[in-house]
Amino acid sequence: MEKHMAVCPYCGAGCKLDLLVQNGKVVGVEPLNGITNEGELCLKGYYGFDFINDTNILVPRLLHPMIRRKKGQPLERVSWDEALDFTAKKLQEIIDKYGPESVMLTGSSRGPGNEANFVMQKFTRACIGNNNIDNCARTCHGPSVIGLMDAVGSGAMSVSIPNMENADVIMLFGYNPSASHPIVARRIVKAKEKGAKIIVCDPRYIETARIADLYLPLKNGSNLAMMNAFCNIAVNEGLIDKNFIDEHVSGFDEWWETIKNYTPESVQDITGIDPELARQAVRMFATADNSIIGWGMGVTQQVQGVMVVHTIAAFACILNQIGRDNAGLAPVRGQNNVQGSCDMGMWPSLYPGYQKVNDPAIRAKFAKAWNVPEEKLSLKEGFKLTDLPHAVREGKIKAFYNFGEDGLQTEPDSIDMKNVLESLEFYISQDIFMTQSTALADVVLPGSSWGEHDGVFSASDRTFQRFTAAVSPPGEARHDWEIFQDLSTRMGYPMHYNNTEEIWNEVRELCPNFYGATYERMEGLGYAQWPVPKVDEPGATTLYKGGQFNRPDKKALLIPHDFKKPTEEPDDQYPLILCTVREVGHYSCRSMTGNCQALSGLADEPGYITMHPDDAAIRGIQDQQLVWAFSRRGKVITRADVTERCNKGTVYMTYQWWIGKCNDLTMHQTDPLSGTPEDKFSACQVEAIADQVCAENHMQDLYAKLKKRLADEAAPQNVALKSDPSMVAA
Ligand SMILES: Nc1nc2c(c(=O)[nH]1)N[C@H]1C(S)=C(S)[C@@H](COP(=O)(O)OP(=O)(O)OC[C@H]3O[C@@H](n4cnc5c(=O)[nH]c(N)nc54)[C@H](O)[C@@H]3O)O[C@H]1N2
Ligand SMILES: Nc1nc2c(c(=O)[nH]1)N[C@H]1C(S)=C(S)[C@@H](COP(=O)(O)OP(=O)(O)OC[C@H]3O[C@@H](n4cnc5c(=O)[nH]c(N)nc54)[C@H](O)[C@@H]3O)O[C@H]1N2
Ligand code: SF4
Ligand SMILES: [Mo]
Repeated sequence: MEKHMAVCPYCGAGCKLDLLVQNGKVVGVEPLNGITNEGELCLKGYYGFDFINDTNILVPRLLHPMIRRKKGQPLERVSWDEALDFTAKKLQEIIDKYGPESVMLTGSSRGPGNEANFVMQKFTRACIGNNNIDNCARTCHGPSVIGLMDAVGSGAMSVSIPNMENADVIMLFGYNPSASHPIVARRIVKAKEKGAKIIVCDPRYIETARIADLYLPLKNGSNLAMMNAFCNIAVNEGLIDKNFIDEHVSGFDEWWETIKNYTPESVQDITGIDPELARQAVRMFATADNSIIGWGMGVTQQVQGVMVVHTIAAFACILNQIGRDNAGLAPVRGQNNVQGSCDMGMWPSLYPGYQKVNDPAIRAKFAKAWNVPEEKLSLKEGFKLTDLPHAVREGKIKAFYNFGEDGLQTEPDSIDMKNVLESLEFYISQDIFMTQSTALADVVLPGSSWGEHDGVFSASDRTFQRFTAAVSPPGEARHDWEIFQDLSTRMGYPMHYNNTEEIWNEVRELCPNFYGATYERMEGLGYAQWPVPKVDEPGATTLYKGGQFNRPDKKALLIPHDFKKPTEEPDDQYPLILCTVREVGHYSCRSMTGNCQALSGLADEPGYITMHPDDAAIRGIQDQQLVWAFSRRGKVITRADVTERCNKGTVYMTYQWWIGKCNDLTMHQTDPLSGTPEDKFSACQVEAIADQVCAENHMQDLYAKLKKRLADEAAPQNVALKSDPSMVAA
């Protein structure tokens, strides 16, 4: 049996593993002793590989390029040459007619790796000539990237995953690692075993709450009031480090003018938290030698996302709980390579390596390296992914190139999103599966999958690690970076990389903080954690050592904000709060986990809506029954999961389900500072269904029809090309 080293393609924990290959097929996985996982994997690491083999459990893999010659016509299999010529011609026509700004692209934070994303953003900037490139971090930790860059200078975790287990206190604020990053959750359990205290601030009684020393069930949407109160307590109880603030922090006095008003008593109605419990939590966090605060989507997917991130950073800084190996900030990035997408400049205001697009000196550097006139590289920040709906409606965006995302499943208000994608003049989708988003495209380009290509991923804690190909791509699927470079060459900006190492070396040359991360150094179990400016020096496990922040004056900045309510509050018609979260066995749009035998057997459509027994009882709903869930945007069938662990008045759905699709109900409202959707808070209602047998049949029927529709969309790829009868169906 052959073994090929890889890094898990699901969450950002960065677990290393070997893919086991027999007769050219991936047949299993073995854990490796990687820096973040130390020989452990979660269920997705062990059982999440067989989607590669085109199991067809949920949807078929993409094997051949297809185009839709005219809107409304079926997809048609064509050769790569024809697909790329067609795409280049259409894109060029749109650029000629409406200007380069009319094209938007999005990168992939999943299987492809850093190199493919780098080539796509280079194509966007140097060939098309705009900064309209983004990635799913927009819907995710975008507020952490933006908020932390404002406050402390770098948008990433300041501590590393392994060091989390050596903290004395870990506070989890709107982050549920046991479902989202099980191997990070293991570190928290180990920290507890070593004597650490755990504080959980989450409206739901999450798994980690069971081992918590303090559990604060704050109300949904109250984060800013809670965080302001934490800061207020820290100052009023004299827990802050005045010397550290004097030397390393600026803006304290102005900041306090706002924060002084937020006693825990004054916000108790908003947070629902007993002031004494809040005081205990702050004392525990402040007085420990080393405390880490971890946060996730409970913070960022709210309209106050960036403001809460500013305040979390302020909390750590005034207490001097930052800049040491076991003390600091842990916004644990979600997707396996979402840190990498941001590292690679899949961001409308940043080049690779967090270099600003509006800085003329940076532009000059990139123009020289890429051999384009400076005017070709736009100084203007591009559109954000969540600008797509309004920018399409306003006629500003005419063409959209979707690379490895499934917006129709994962963006809010998906019924509206479908209209948006359908009203584009030209829409390209490059994926490995026939997803719902891909089924609408005018051009379908089959990329190679994780397990079929080489590259580098960036784990959540800034750790670069290599992964390698175990098998060849099926059919005519090609490496994503090759597709971009062929298209770019056709559109008059030639690129000729021979392998991913050549691309990576260009990244290193252009990004001083990544220079030391050579392929050689990342051989086998090797890794490099950025900033790593030199080849012969270790990277940084910890940011801001000695209170040296990455801002121009080297000081952290305190930025105050008043509390702001969520946008759509419950009312008589929609009396429940809808909060959308994750479950451990399935992943994001589910195209990968849904095509894995073991994982798809664990849970299937229509997923669940979790609710408190009292909310179920007054609606006559029994546990496990099918129910209707509806909001101002849509109505879906789902299954009740009735549990005391859920807070009263709020229901929770995971965004993995295509029939029980929570994004048919969510709202396209975003944090104005980041453009991140308010996926954690909207109003909804749930209704019992009297005839369960009929409901089960209806649900199964919907599911069968959806799978058939997607299989039918993909079917033309199996028709042999007329021009080449020897190329028979794969
Ligand atoms: N199995 C699996 N793992 C995944 C993913 C997946 O799809 N499946 N997705 C990955 C991705 S993309 C990401 S970004 C990460 C995300 O990982 P997490 O950040 O853990 O994501 P969520 O479960 O959405 O939300 C975290 C918690 O926020 C809480 N919360 C909701 N509203 C509030 C609030 O107002 N205040 C506070 N304090 N808490 C609140 C929720 O109850 C929930 O427990 O997970 C990654 N890991
Ligand atoms: N309601 C609600 N919605 C949410 C969230 C929520 O909490 N609530 N969370 C949001 C968050 S945090 C995130 S990060 C987003 C994630 O949203 P997406 O990024 O849209 O979700 P993924 O499932 O990761 O999409 C990855 C796509 O890439 C494809 N793919 C995988 N590997 C490769 C490859 O190597 N090459 C190519 N070409 N394609 C590949 C997969 O088949 C899949 O279609 O969802 C967001 N949506
Ligand atoms: S914790 Fe995340 S990276 Fe590790 S095996 Fe599980 S899904 Fe993969
Ligand atoms: Mo995410």
